[in-house]
Amino acid sequence: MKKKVELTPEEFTDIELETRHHEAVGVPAIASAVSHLLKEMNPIRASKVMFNLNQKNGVDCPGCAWPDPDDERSTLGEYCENGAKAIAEEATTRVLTPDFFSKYSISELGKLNDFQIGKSGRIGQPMILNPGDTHYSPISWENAFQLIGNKLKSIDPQEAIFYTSGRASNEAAFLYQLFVRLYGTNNLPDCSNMCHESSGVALIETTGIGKGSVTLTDFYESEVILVIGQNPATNHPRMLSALQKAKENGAKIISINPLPEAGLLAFRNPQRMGDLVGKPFKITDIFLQNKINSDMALLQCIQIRLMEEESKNSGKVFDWDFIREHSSGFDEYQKHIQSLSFDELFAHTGLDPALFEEAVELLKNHTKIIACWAMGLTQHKNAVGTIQEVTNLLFTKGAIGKPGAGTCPVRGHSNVQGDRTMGINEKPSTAFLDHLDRGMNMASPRNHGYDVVEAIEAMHQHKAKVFIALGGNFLSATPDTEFTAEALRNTDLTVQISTKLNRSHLVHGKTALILPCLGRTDEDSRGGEKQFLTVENSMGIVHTSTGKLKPVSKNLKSEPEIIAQLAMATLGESDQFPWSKWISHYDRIRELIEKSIPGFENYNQRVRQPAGFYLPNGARNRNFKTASGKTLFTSHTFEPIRIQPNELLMMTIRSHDQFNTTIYGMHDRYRGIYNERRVILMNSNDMKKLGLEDGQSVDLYNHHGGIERKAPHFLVVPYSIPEGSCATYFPEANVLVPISTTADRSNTPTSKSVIITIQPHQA
Ligand SMILES: Nc1nc2c(c(=O)[nH]1)N[C@H]1C(S)=C(S)[C@@H](COP(=O)(O)OP(=O)(O)OC[C@H]3O[C@@H](n4cnc5c(=O)[nH]c(N)nc54)[C@H](O)[C@@H]3O)O[C@H]1N2
Ligand SMILES: Nc1nc2c(c(=O)[nH]1)N[C@H]1C(S)=C(S)[C@@H](COP(=O)(O)OP(=O)(O)OC[C@H]3O[C@@H](n4cnc5c(=O)[nH]c(N)nc54)[C@H](O)[C@@H]3O)O[C@H]1N2
Ligand SMILES: [Mo]
Repeated sequence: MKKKVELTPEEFTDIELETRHHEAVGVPAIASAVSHLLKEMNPIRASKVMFNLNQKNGVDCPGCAWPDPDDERSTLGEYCENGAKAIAEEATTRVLTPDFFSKYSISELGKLNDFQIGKSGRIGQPMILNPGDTHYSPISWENAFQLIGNKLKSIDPQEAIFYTSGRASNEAAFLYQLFVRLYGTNNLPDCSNMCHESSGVALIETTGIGKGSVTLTDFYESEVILVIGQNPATNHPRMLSALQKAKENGAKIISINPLPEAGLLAFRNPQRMGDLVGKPFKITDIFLQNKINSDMALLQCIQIRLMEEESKNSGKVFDWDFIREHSSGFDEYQKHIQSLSFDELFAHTGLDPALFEEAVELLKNHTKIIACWAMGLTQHKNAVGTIQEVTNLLFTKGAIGKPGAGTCPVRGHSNVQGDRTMGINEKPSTAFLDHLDRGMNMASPRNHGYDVVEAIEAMHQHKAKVFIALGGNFLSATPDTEFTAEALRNTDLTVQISTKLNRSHLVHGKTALILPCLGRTDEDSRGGEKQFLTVENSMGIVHTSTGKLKPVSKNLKSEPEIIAQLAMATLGESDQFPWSKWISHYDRIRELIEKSIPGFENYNQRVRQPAGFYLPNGARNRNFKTASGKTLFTSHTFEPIRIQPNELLMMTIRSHDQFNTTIYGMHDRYRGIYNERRVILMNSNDMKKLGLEDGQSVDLYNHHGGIERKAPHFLVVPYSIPEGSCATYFPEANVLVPISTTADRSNTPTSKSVIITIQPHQA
């Protein structure tokens, strides 16, 4: 049978296992970073990027969105192993020339695994795949823009989809949404739809802002920090330094996770010599190893217990001043919680009652509480409700809008939050569009556009004909890989604005284009003047990022320029919309942002301050921008996912050596798994029950909606994970995530609760 290029090859890569780690970072992390950098570039270029990373006036790390400390930054950049890997991946000096594309056909490229595809290098010039072609061939920028402009002009704007990944700068994102809305659609799906959309939906309703409320300083003042469904040692390593400092100031940390993630347990700070030897620093005080998707039940159990304690010690547990002055809906919520059965709910969590009580005790006795969470909460059917149980907990404790307390959804991509602020949103608020229309003197389309899942369905049904991606890897990041591949193949034209090759370049519309762009680390000059771009981190600080490296090819364009050229080819230029003037200096784009988006007053001036500036955040000051001006308590009913005896609930997670679909390496060091990604982590009792052996090769299935989805050839690895739960890596397992199971209200694919069955591998 012909191999499908949309699927990762099923060959094994020679697994090696060791016991899982009980601590993160330390010397092995430094060694790993250096080795990744030196594989991609010479030592001079490597040290240039490392000394610039997350420095004031340096380059913002293209990895995660964790903020940099306002003051003391280490001279070696804000060091982080995975930041170094992200930089190595982008700043590589390997470059793909037309020879590469004439040598490898699409189907040959499909045989490479994602690690090999990524390692091939940076794309060096625009490429086209004409209908029926087997190989990409070069095309001039001019012809590429003309082809896209002509196609867009020939269709209804609702038939075009404009995806964004979360690395685009504020300037690129603003121009992109401006172009798309002037063209006539809100079809602006983005990676957020698969990521923190559930957080945004939950928070805007209960706190009046779709972002978190805390700053880094709050961490240092807090008494209790909850880390729920998040793996910081791998995905936000610099967060560990903040947790360390918080603990040194007396905070206690409760981690809630089906896996005993190494960095949650203990940490050796690479910036402190003393930490590298001797005992590692203990991070977690109470580790609650709950079953997948039991968090709502767990949070409700906590509230039942706190309510009991409050009725015994009136005024000692809850913050009645906050509840009275700053919240609404408490009475109804209280009645709801009192109607629930503790025992029934607790049984779903799989937790040890004594440990649970210790957590309750901590929460009972403290009020400066921060709740952090990431994909372990957002990618479930009940994600929005679960996150609102988090806010319920904070509200009863008055733990928001005061020092040391609040919400902290930890963002993924380095500028995913900024992209949203700039209007990358398929369902923009009326207020946003009103401001934009006033600022730009235009009339935005008002009907909602497609989110990621709706975009896939629209392409599948031939309702959408053009797919344009500003970064990302749509095919591999989205659910139901084979369905999504069919959807993309149904289109007339796919356009990928990319730095590096990925599987989305191999699964395409009738015609496909690759437009290679500058990355974060690349130097960008306009009219002889060096430019910087701006980004917003997870805590709402807007700051600059300046690329300093010589681009690997002269044939790359910056994202703002590519977008402006697309706009000119589609809409033309006028005095009102002078695209070429706007990209002559990025200050011009920031002037447009200042005119159109509240919070960006004196943008060009304020962003030049060394650490940037904070955007307004009502929740931070108890100025809740909800309809009532108060926070909102909400009531939810926990509906457990019912699984049959032969089924397991699977989460798809990240290894230590990847950034989403970009595979930096084949290891998952902290979990003790080396040189293999096709693994399924299982509880040994489940293995016994299903008659499976350590190291056995198996096939994984999902049958949602009566459709068989199969991920062949995975190795069984016994692991510390609750019974009934199991884990695989994203994107290898995305083929199993049904497109038709999404989170209520946020429509986020349920990548952390996939029902699967397992069979011994059949060749
Ligand atoms: N190096 C690196 N950094 C990254 C990324 C990367 O891929 N690599 N990706 C970036 C992006 S876009 C994002 S969104 C973030 C992702 O950051 P994370 O959300 O930390 O990433 P995941 O690997 O998806 O891990 C989710 C964690 O949730 C746990 N979990 C899964 N299901 C449940 C559940 O039902 N309940 C609870 N309590 N926990 C659960 C898993 O065991 C795991 O520890 O990281 C960002 N930073
Ligand atoms: N099963 C499962 N699926 C998931 C998840 C999960 O946990 N489980 N997580 C989801 C989450 S949280 C997210 S955020 C999405 C991520 O979805 P995406 O953001 O679409 O995917 P990435 O893998 O981050 O995109 C990587 C590609 O972006 C391009 N790129 C990198 N840097 C730049 C740049 O500066 N400019 C441009 N133009 N292109 C660039 C490169 O070509 C690279 O191959 O995946 C989601 N999918
Ligand atoms: Mo994400």
